[in-house]
Amino acid sequence: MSKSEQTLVFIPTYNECENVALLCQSILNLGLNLDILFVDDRSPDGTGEIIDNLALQYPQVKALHREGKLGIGSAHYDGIQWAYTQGYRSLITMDCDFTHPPHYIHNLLKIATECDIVVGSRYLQENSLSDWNFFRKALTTAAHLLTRVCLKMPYDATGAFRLYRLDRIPRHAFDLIHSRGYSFFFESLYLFHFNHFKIKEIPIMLPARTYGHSKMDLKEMFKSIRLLMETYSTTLLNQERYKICDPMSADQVDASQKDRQGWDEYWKSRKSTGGWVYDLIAAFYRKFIIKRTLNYFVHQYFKKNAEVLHAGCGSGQVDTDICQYINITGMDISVNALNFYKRTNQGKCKVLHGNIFSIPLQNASVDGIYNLGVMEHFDENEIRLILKEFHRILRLDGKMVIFWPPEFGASVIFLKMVKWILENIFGRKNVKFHPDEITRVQSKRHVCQIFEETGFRVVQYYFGLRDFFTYSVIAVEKR
Ligand SMILES: Nc1nc2c(ncn2[C@@H]2O[C@H](COP(=O)(O)OP(=O)(O)O)[C@@H](O)[C@H]2O)c(=O)[nH]1
Ligand SMILES: [Mg+2]
Repeated sequence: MSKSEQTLVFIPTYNECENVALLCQSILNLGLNLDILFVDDRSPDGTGEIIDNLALQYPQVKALHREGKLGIGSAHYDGIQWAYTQGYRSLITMDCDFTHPPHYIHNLLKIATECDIVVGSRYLQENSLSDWNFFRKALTTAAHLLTRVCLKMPYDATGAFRLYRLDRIPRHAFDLIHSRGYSFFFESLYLFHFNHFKIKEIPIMLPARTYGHSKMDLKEMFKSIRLLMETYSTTLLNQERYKICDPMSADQVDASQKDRQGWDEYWKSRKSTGGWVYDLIAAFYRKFIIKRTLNYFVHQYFKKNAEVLHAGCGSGQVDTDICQYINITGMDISVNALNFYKRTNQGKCKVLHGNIFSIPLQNASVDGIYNLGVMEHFDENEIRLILKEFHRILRLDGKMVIFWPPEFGASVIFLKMVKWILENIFGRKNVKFHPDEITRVQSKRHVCQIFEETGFRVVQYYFGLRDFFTYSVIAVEKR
């Protein structure tokens, strides 16, 4: 049977020396032609050697070793990546402690023909947890309740006994999961639920562990609660983060372009530089304040269906309204930003990987250009070069709207304050929310002069209440 028709069973192990050989044997005894992958994190109790011996004994068994205890979610992530690389059609994931009885694998496989993900559920049947102590029952029930209420998922979202149809789930989807601990389970299920994958459940009875002890501890519990809060707030304000969309293909990426300012790091889908609270505030700001201001200026200066370049597009969260009005091409130097942009705008805008100093577009080929928070990251000489490049690709009488923060803009002052508080009160070192801002607007005269010198006529300079004094908005026309 070729790998593309086969199922892999993945089992993470940490100190499971009493269980691992028995479990391996009982899975092989099912006679289902399954391969088994163990991922061990250097268990001090010698589990690693046992799985190596199993791998020598049975060709269907593989053993991977990692350098230390990196977390259960991280082990699942690595197991999933390995399964994709090997080309398996389906992946079953389960714990090593017999709390996921192997005989349920029959049911998982049966239901998998009808859906993308099968989840073993402890809540479809009375007394599924009858062997468990009060504390574990309470913990599991609370977690279930929280994921139901906050993430609005009906499933048993915190268990690891699952089947994924890898042939129906794109590999890159798993890169959108931030958690590497126990919260991996509800976060991954939320991701698939949110993206309308077909999820089915089978009832399971969960016996208690007989050997060894659980690795779920208070620290892991608090981490999970934090990630639940993070996921919940992201679902309210920054859902784009969880939208699955094909990433930029190799022929869309210009490999010769180097991102020297660190934007790829800033737009990474896992863990941003400023943390999730910064991401949330930034998303709130973009969506509710900046987007509305941009909508206003775009309608004022660009005609319906105009071809417009968003030069330095970032996540594109501000483009979600105007993409109905103008034809946008989002350009960025960061491939991560463009992937985020694609997720946000789901095919409604074109994307272009390029450098703002040599834009891969022909002379006089666009009706308009705009950007927000881009110019301040360059020095004045570079800004002149950028404006000349904009001048080149813009049609005669084409318009441009530039959002450029002034030295005393609201967001500049706010971030300076937060940085001061984090560094001086919380003792954090070198807090940095985004790549450096080198050239902020000093005065209206200061920027108007730069535009006039590079071949533009300033039509409007705005700094005001519309965006709560965040940006100087400069609208210009090609002379
Ligand atoms: N590789 C690896 N496996 C882990 C880690 N933490 C837990 N496991 C394994 O994940 C499975 C579930 O862990 P367990 O302690 O039973 O968690 P519980 O079921 O929530 O009590 C078991 O097979 C553990 O050996 C880890 O950090 N790395
Ligand atoms: Mg367990």
